[in-house]
Amino acid sequence: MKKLLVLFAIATSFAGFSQESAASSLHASRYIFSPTGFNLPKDSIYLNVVGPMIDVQYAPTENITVGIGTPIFTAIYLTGGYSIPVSKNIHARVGGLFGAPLTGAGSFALPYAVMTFGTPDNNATLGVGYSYTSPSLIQNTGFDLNGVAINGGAYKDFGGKTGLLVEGWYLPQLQTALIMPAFRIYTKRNRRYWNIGFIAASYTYDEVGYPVIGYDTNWDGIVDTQEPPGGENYDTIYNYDNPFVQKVRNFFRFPIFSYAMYF
Ligand SMILES: [Ca+2]
Repeated sequence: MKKLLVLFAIATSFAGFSQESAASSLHASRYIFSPTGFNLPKDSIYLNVVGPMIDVQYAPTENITVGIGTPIFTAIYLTGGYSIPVSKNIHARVGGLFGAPLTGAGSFALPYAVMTFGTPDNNATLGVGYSYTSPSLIQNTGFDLNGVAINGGAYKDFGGKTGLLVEGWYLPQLQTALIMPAFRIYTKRNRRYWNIGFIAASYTYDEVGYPVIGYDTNWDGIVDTQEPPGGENYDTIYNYDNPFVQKVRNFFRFPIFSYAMYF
């Protein structure tokens, strides 16, 4: 009898899982960092770890997701989102993130709107947000992230508990673009989601430059020629009284992973 009960329990649990829609849909509300138009299923709660950021997300209703998080315990932020099913294959979400550092003054915010086209297993998203950092936070940290943030993403589920996703961001004011391609693997009866990939970024920063006055070829500190001499045996004389700011572009790439655990 006991064995039969166990068999019955196993059979019903398999049947229960097979009745669900595609397994990946539980985590369809998010790519890596960026949300999609799909709401988290009602009453779901998950812990999400994205690089140094940890947050908990919860859906009290079919349309609302709320969350709380921290980037390596330097700040705390609250999130909220409201999903709007536009049509069978179009879902929109408006929401925001609002936070403050744990020490020091200032605040930051990221109101956004995204629209997702497709199904939880096969979709693409376009979104726009506005990144706000308060003047005191800029003063504290040196980071000025004020400006429009455009994001996009796509997910393709392969079945067999794997999928492929890509998430991208563009920050026009900072002339910065990020792209994050990743594999998604889900385990533990589809309640653990691993995104494993890399982040590549092209970004600019301001650097102070000085106009070249000329070239000193005999090392007496006096300009001898305006033409760059060949070789290395000369000194470049700059006009330090007239600095100018130039945009310098740089590039980086490193591995990224995120992990979501549903309770
Ligand atoms: Ca000289």
